[in-house]
Amino acid sequence: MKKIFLFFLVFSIFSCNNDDNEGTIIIEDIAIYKIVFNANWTAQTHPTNYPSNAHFSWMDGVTHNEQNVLFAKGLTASAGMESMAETGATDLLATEIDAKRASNKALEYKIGNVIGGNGIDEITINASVNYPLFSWVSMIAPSPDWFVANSNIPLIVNDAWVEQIELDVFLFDAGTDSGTDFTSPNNDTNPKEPVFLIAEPPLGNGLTVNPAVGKIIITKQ
Ligand SMILES: [Ca+2]
Repeated sequence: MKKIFLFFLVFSIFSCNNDDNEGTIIIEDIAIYKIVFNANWTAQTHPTNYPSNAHFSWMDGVTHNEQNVLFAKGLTASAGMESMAETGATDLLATEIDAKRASNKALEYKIGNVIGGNGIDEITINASVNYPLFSWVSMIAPSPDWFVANSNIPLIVNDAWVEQIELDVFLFDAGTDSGTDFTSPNNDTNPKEPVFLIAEPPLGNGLTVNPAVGKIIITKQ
């Protein structure tokens, strides 16, 4: 608590001098979080066209300070997000996050495992006073370009590290493939459309996706 207060005090002082970046690195207070993805996508919960090999690709989690470091609803997806959402591959996204880390917008990036539609996966990740936000994504597979995510989750609230948060995951269309069903053939969307929340079948009911296809549970270690 004291360190956090000092950070903001020092940051405020240095913020008065626009040419000085020292304020962002003087004090750093680390917290470790376990991130559990508890998936809930089964033939019972979401029966429409449920695919035989339903799974989630490797979860990609990142701690950061810039908003929307992975993607933003209403904006077109990066090449790394397109690759992740269409194939599950994490390599290009990792390269993009490395660039964010190099420019002090992200702290750490962790990759989990492939799990079944009702599987459980977890990663452990560091956050810091300078990087107090968490975001993650994972492809819903098979699918044209659909992915689950939670973005910009604050790990510091009221000047204290959050002990535990449990959230329903959101389900997005990356806007990069125009397929309409889980096993639709590749149909590249060119130009890309903005990322949007999925509401339509097979996963949605026309308004939203209910129940959510899983929960994310974030616990301070
Ligand atoms: Ca595409």
